[in-house]
Amino acid sequence: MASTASTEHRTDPAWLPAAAFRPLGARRVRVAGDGPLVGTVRAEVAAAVAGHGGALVADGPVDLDLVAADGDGEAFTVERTGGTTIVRAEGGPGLLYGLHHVVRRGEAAFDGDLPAERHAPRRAIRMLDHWDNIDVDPLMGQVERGYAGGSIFYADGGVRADLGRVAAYARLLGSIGVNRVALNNVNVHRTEARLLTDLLPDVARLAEVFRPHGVAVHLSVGFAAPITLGGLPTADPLDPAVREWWERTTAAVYAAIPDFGGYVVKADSEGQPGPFAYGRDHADGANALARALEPHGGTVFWRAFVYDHRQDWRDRGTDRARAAHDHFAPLDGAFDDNVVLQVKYGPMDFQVREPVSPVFAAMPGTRLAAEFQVTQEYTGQQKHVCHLVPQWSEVLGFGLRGGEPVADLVDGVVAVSNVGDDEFWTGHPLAQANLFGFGRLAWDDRLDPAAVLDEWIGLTFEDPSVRGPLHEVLDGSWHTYERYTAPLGVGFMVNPGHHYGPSVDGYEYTQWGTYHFADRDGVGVDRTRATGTGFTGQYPAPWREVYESVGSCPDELLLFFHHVPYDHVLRSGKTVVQHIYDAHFAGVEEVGRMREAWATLEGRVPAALFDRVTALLAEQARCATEWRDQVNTYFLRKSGVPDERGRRIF
Ligand code: BDP
Repeated sequence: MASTASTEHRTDPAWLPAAAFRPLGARRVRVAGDGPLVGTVRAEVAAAVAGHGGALVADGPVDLDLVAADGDGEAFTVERTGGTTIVRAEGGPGLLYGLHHVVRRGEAAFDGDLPAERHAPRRAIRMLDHWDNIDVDPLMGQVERGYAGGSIFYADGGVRADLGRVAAYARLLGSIGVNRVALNNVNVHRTEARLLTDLLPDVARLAEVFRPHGVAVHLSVGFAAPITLGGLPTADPLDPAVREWWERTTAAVYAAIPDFGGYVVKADSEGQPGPFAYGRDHADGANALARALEPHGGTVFWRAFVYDHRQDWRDRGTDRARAAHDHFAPLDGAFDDNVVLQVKYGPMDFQVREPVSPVFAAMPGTRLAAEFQVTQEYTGQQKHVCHLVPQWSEVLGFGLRGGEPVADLVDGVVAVSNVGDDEFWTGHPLAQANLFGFGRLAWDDRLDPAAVLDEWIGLTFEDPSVRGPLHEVLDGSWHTYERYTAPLGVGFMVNPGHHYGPSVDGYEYTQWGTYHFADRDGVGVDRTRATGTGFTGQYPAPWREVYESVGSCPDELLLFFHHVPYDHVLRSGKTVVQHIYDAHFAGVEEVGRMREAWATLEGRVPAALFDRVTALLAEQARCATEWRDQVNTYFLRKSGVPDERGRRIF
């Protein structure tokens, strides 16, 4: 890997090189309005036209007319008539989004006539959560589940002095419509906790960098902060002194950052403190913080990822998949209006394949956000190409309740960011497409993932001939990853702790609730009402019946819902064990084809980027082979059933 040794803190925008603005460069552009962010648009345009013979003009005939109404409206209308492309924004943010819409369209935005077309985000909350720490953990590194180097926010025990990369990141987020960012890990450690109090001036510096791009900052806070930071004897959410502490502390935050977004809270989960310690429920907990934020217009993002992480694998009645619904569905309607319950897309934990969380259908009286992982914790850790935009698109489009897609049941879409101080921003250069695609889908879940990928390719690479091979490498990579890893929705089978690479029984006899129950007769988790954990009963019709029956359960989720014998015949007509063998051989072959497609790009993409991806694809091939061999051998030994095609397994 020739060029990967560099750890310098480069700030060039990842997919917004000057080339992406070139179509603007030679034109006459007028920017009108004076709401928030209009100055940002003016600066972008001035930079784009400088040196290209274009001009930023106040009047006269113009090629591009960018007009903002006062206020903070996010929508815009674009039309082209009489040789002028006109963006009319409903406020400053809309003008920024309208400008980037034109940039994405490139020359096409200046071609022929275009009837007025209105663009508005499908939901108001479009957020990225950073799991960044200030301190460097010897095991986790600086960014929990981060695969792109250190934090772009923190260095040397505090917020970085040079926020150049942060400014470029803020610009990227604005360009894809992300409007909220959380600055620190949901597992709040001692140093990071102080961002809420004595490190607040540094948070204000970060907020200043995000503000011109329409992005509000948030902090993850610990539920026990009144004790750990405030010196109180309790964090009981109903205790008046605790409430007063949250009110006072929050008022100080708003005095420093008037447009602060709010708090993110992980409570009673994986060792984090929470309201259960005081016999209170999660509505009591969330509302205590919500009331402190409410006078300032802030929001609490309260995570539904609450489960007992000390389960006993021998007790088949305990089911981690049930936990979020068991805890939260009974509380529907009890949360204040400025609480958003942040629900992981599946009932377990960001696996490559899970059913959609039934919580989305169960809480019509609660504001919800769907949470995804752009960071690839369980999907190859930015060493593997795994383009996840199709997964998110499938989840958001899933007709969960009365055919209503998940996208229509949530107010927000949130994801864990995948950015660090790595030379290519995301470790794997092609993982930038996940970040870009997340923002675009958060704006409009109905966009076609392949078209979104096409936009990213167009903005990122100069040579249009790279499109075909890049689609070959990326389009199907989520399914490829699924094929060579844990089969048919059973999940995990990863190395404990760091979660990279296979370990077939790594979590089988631990306490984390992530079992596959493979034995000599069969594999899978019985989550039925009839004989299992009853999880299927958390779904509305028709899914409760679809998942309950082995006959109607979709193949890709079979082992999530059922324990079946190895010779069980899938809807595809194959037996379970033969499917496992075939999928694993196919997955590795597909990685081979991805490498061939990538190899054709030598000389057509920057050399350093080519080398980095080439090296990572070699690692992906090695790791996929390891997955194939371990999983196939395991099931061959457990089942004793040979591969019907006679391939060598081990
Ligand atoms: C799990 C991660 C862990 C996070 C947790 C969470 O392994 O590092 O803290 O999710 O979402 O997937 O809180």
